[in-house]
Amino acid sequence: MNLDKNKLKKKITRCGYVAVIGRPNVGKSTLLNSILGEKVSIVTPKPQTTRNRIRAIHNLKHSQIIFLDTPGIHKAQGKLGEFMNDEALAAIGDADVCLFMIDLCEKGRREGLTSEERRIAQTCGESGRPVIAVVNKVDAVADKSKMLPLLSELGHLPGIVEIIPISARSKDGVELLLQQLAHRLPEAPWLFPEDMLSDQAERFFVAEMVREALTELTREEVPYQSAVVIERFIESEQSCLVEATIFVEKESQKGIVLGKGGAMIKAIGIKARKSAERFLGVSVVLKLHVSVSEGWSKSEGGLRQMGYEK
Ligand SMILES: Nc1nc2c(ncn2[C@@H]2O[C@H](COP(=O)(O)OP(=O)(O)OP(=O)(O)O)[C@@H](O)[C@H]2O)c(=O)[nH]1
Ligand SMILES: [Mg+2]
Repeated sequence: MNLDKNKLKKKITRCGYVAVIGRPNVGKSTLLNSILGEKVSIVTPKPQTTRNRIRAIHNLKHSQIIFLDTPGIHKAQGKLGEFMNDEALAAIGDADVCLFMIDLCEKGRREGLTSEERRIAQTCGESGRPVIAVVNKVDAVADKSKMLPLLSELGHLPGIVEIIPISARSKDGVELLLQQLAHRLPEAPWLFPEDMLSDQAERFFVAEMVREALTELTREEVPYQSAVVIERFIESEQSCLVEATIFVEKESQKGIVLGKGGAMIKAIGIKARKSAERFLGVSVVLKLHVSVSEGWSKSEGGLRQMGYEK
């Protein structure tokens, strides 16, 4: 019998979860979008954009990396803030590898890590997972010597197995990061089919796109006290009809979201529809309503109403 040994040799595949952890606004969601080449996680210049764990799947030749994007860990105010921090911490528990992200542009960077960052690094380290420290936004800093105290401090922290400077925006260092992540995943068969981007439903992403547009176009407390609930989602081959309600906490906020003569809600709708069309690849009809749910972000019941459930 003529056996081809190479053909019989089983291909080793790797598969596992990577929790992307850090303070708000450091660029966690930007990194995932940049790796996947698709907008799977909304991004705004404002902190606390991401509110729950978002699963995004990226395949290399032999490895499947399931990323968990998480809310930035912050000093929580109210039930929503607590929920967000819990989501981030739970992701560490679910992960095989922890990606701890820091923003190089953070104020006082010459002194190294901030106390909040140190606490997050400690939590990641104590989880027992290998921690890859990622210093993001290197594109925005001309004087790279700013990084030195930070790199030296990171190098002495327990659990950190690698430090990689990157730019999520320009993709500098991202390839190296992917190789390092893949190499630390357990040997296992792939959990998801090759062409799958996420196991979350399309309607979730569309709700997020409405929230992204709203966060970008409104100010002060409005983005933080708004939530989007999809009421209807009807898909056909060429189009998608979506009806959604934006919930705010007060009548005055409803007025802001509607805008003068409905101008604001119209602008939010146009922006969100364009994002949804890019994502779904079909034309989208988006109908938006605004409703008040008094103090929803401060109660368990309010969070459940908006779909923020563990
Ligand atoms: N210059 C520069 N800006 C970046 C980079 N990555 C992200 N940003 C910007 O940083 C801001 C925050 O990005 P996000 O991806 O929303 O940050 P996040 O960590 O997911 O934030 P939260 O969801 O609030 O925790 C946005 O304005 C991004 O465009 C980068 O590599 N370089
Ligand atoms: Mg985010």
